[in-house]
Amino acid sequence: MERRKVRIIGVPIDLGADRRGVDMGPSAIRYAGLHERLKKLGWEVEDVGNIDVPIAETREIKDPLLKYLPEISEVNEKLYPLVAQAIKEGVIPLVIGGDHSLGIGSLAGCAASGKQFGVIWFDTHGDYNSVDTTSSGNIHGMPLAVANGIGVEELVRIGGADRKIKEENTVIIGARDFDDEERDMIRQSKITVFSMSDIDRLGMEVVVRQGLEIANQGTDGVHISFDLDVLDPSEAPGVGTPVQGGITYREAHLAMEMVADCQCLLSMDVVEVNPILDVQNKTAELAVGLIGSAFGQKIYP
Ligand code: 5AB
Ligand code: MN
Ligand code: MN
Ligand code: MN
Repeated sequence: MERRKVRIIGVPIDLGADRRGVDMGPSAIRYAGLHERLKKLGWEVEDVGNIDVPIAETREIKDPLLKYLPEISEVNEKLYPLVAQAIKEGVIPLVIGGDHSLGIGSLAGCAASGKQFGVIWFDTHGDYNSVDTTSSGNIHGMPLAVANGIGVEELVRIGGADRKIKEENTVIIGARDFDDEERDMIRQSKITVFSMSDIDRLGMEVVVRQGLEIANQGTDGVHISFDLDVLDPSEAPGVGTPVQGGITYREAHLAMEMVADCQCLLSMDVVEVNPILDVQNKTAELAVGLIGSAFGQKIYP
């Protein structure tokens, strides 16, 4: 049997978020044993290193409502062809961040691969702001909107003018902190949201089963975008925007185990690991564990 291949793409970007340090995420995740974990699971692992990302101190914020827009566009212009190429080759791109602004390039890459894909966005936040609704000006709060064609031209056009995602195949899991206008925008869309309250009531198993059904409906597979802040801060202290009441360690693993079981993973992002805010690399190790589960690791032999 042919061994399946995963291609690691590091995106050390912190320009989309206020809290510095998330640029060291790729390094911390590799250091936590990413390669070894994947190889042990039988994957052929290729690491293309990190994309070049400008250093914040060498640049100026030109628009406070779209901080580092030219730089973030430039990074995502470099990222999307790498993601598209991997998928075309039948290789799973694993994009490690870095802040969630890299989701713009990832989703553009999925779209440019020519595959039909669903999206599951594990996140506390909706990441559905635009220049018209953002209160922070931070582009890591915008990638899902951009992928749905909402936002400034410079971001929306990356990887082609069309919308990159199908709303009907897009699911957010773990939501508990939407901005007011952002919530209205998401409600107006056909995106399915499973909030923390839904997870409490239905259980993670049902939520992920339904989420995967929605994301797989009429598609070739699923892109998973995993923002570590979806976990409770007690499990994942090393994130820039922690919010109480997140998913547990086991809920997160269960979700990733179900992703592995569905054999539908086309591409994955793991974002927002911030080593400066972390405690002895706990959040990076958690990220590696969760990637392990998504790539087939079971807690029983
Ligand atoms: B993350 C907030 N909605 O737009 C904003 O971590 C937070 O990628 C965004 O999910 C959080 O600044 C972005 C307040
Ligand atoms: Mn996010
Ligand atoms: Mn988030
Ligand atoms: Mn964050």
